[in-house]
Amino acid sequence: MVRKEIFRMTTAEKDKFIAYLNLAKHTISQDYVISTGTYEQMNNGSNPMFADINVYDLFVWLHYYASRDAFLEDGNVWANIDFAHEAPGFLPWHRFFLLLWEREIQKVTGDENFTIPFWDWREAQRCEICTDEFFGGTHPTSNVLLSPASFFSSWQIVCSQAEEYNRLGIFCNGTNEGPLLRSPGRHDISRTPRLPTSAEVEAVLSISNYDTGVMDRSANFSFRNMLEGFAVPTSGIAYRSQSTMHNSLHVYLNGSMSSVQGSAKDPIFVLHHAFVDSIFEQWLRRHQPSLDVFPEANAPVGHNREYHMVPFIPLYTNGEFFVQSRDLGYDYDYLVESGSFQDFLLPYLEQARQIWQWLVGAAVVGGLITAVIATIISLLCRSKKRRTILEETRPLLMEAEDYQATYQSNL
Ligand SMILES: [Cu+2]
Repeated sequence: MVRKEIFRMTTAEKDKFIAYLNLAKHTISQDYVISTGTYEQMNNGSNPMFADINVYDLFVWLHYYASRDAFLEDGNVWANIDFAHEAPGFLPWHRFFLLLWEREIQKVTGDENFTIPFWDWREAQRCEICTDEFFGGTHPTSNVLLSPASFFSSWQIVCSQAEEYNRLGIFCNGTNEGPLLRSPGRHDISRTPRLPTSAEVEAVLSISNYDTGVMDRSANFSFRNMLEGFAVPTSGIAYRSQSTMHNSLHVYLNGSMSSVQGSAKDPIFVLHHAFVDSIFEQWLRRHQPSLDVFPEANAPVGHNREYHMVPFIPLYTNGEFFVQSRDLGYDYDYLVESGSFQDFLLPYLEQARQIWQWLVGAAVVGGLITAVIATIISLLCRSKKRRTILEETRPLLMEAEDYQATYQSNL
C-alpha cells in the first residue's frame, strides 16, 4: 500500500478522499464507543457512561484522550502527562494512529485499497491545501472560519475545550462544539517565522540518536525532539520559545490544529502527520536502528519500549511500531523508487568498494586467460585449415567417415 502526496493525486482521487472524510464524519462507528466519564464517575463501573461516535470523531477523541490531563484521587490533576507527545512514543504512537485511521476508513467505505494522502510541506510559502478544492479556503468576512464554498465549513468539531474538561474533571463526550477554525499564517510569527525547509528536514535526518537525556521537550540532539519541533533544526538544541518542524505546522494553521489535545479535528492533521511519519521512515531506513535504540526504561510515563500505547484497544507497545513501514505493509510514493533501488544496490556497491583491488586483479587475469585461449584457438584453426585442404584431395566415397574423425580430432 503506497501513500501518495496530495498534489500527485488526480482530481478524482482527491475528490474521493474528501468524500470519504465526509462519509466517516457522518457514519457512527460500529466497533467503538467513547467513554464519557471516569471510572469514579461511573461509580466504579456500576453506572456505565459511554456514547456512540462517528468514525472521524472517534480519532479526534482518541488523540484528545492520549494527551489530556490525568485526574488523580482527591480532585488533583496531573497536567504534565501526555502518552503521545513530547517523548519517545511520539513517532510510534502517531504511526499506529494513522494505520488505525486508514483501516477504519477502509471499513467505512469498503475500499480496501484506500491509503492516507500526505502533504509535503517542505519549502511551502503558505498552506497550499487551504483552498476550497482541498481542505477549505478562508471565509471572506472572517479570519477564523472556513470559506462557505468548502465542504468542511459545515463540519462541527468535538473535543475543543480541553482546558475546560480538565478544569471540571470531565471527559470530552463527543458533542458538537461549533465550526472548524483555521487562520493560516495569522499566527505568532516570532514563535514560528516560516514553515520548515528541505535543508532543515535533512539536518534533522542526519541526527543518529533517536532520543536523548530525559527524553522530553528539553532533549538536545534528539531526532525525535527535533522532528517533533521543540529544538532548533539546524543545531539540535532544545528551544522553548520557538515551534519548529512538526510543531510549526500546528502553530501556523492557527485554529483547531493549534491546541495539542484537539488538533485532530482538522482533516489537515492526517495529511500533516502522514508526512511527519514519512520523515520518521526515512530516518529508520537511513540509520537502520535496532529495537534497543528505543528506550527500554526512564522515558516519561507511557513512553518506554514495552509500554502499551494509550488508549488503543487491542493493546500494542511503542516498540512494535519502531519498525520500517514496509514491515507494516505500507510505503510512501516518494520513498518507493529511491528507497527500493538504493536498498537493492547499496549492499553490492559496499561489497564492491571493499574488494575493488580483487576485482581489478580478476579483470587483468581474465584478460590474460582470454588472450591465451584466443591464441591457442587461432593456432588450432590454422592447422585444421591446412588439414582440410589435404582431405579435399581424397576420394569422395570416404568423406563421411573421415569428416567425423577430423571433426573429433580437432576438438
Ligand atoms: Cu499528536
